[in-house]
Amino acid sequence: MTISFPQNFIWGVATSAYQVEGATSEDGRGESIWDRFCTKPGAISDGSSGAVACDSYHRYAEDITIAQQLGVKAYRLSIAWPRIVPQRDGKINQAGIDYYRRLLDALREAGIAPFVTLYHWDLPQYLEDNGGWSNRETALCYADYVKTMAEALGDRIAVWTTLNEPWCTAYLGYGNGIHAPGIQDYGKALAAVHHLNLAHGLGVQAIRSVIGDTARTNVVLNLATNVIDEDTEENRIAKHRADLIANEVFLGPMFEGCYDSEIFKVTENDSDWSFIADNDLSTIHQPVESLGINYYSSAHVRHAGLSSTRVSTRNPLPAQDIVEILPPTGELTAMGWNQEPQVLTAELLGLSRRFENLKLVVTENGSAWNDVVSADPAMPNGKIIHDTQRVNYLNQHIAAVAEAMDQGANVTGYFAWSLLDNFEWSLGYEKRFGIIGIDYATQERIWKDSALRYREIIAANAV
Ligand code: IFM
Repeated sequence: MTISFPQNFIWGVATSAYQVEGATSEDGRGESIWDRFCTKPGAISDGSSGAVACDSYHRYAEDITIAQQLGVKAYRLSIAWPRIVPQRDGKINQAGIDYYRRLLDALREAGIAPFVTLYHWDLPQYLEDNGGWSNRETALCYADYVKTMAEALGDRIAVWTTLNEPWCTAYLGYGNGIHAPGIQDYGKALAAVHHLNLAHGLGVQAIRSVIGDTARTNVVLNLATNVIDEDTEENRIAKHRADLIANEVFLGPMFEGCYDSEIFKVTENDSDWSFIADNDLSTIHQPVESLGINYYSSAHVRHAGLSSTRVSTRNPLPAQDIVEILPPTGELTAMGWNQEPQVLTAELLGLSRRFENLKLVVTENGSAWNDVVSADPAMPNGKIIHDTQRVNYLNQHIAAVAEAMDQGANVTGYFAWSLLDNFEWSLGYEKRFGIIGIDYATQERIWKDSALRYREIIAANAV
């Protein structure tokens, strides 16, 4: 069966600065928390860092050519804050701005719309030295940085994303510490949640103050898609708790202007939330054009029993101790994640019903597999990667988006994660999400079957 998409549906690919750029000490870039974190023994499973990554800082023209060959209408990238405001003195680094001008100009020439994320986890280290996201001051510095970007690049950016996955920044960065800056302090994680929310609101205000009310803004969330298999009262309580801590802490303030009071109650052992100042919630609750959704897999949860301690990578707060995440089933990706496209359909439908006039964009979706390079004289560099599993994942998830739209979900675009294999944070280069492969020894870009399939889907505007 073939399902068509609307003519104006946005097909895109996504990357982020620290994961692809490299050149971490070039042209006046300052240190980020990930540069520092990568030097910590054991922090990154293969001992690597983003110092070179895909070298896209130098090879962006080649990457844009590939994006053009894929036929995408949009490219989602992020700006490295430490390239723009490298030092504590707050001076703007013109070379950093110039780099992004060149990149955005190249996209414009290629006819590709830039969807630009202003914060995809690479906080300047000097801000972390002052408490990072656990300090309110960071949200204020973020607003200054965003205003600078709007003034410098306002005419070149199609859609502005304030934050990528604040869940990861707060809970993995400050809760269980598996991401930079590697802090394990639940109170700080909750303070980070609030200051990220505040940064989002201040960021939207800063963009609108420069560009006007027509500025196209959004935020990208990786909402937990918790599923219960047995519909019991206890399991519903567990799912509700997991949803509160992972999702409602962001959706409530950003889209409804309030925190559910139950959040304060279930986290009272870790924080009194006294970091919320008067008027913060009205600052956070700003009009945005869309909500970006990153979806990879679901989590099957059940009630763990009150005496258990079930704090895990995906449930990093003690307040989630009644939630047990069940082992994933079915064919798992190289990340150990399940594949449940129908949960993406349900997520999109649920959000569209809850936020009636809000557009949704699938800003990341993809899968990691253990790829093998084969010879193919017909391909540009004589090589190809036959990644059947990634092709299947792509087909099924795009079909799931179509299904959600068919049932009424207001979805306006889909971005494959990722254009390129890249630095997968604490898992280094071992996990490959690209639809284009990277040979890190030579920096060769190698096409995969998934890229060829994505090109077909885009050309047909159908799956
Ligand atoms: O690589 C990450 C990306 O930076 C944020 N979303 C999830 C991806 C895969 O783990």
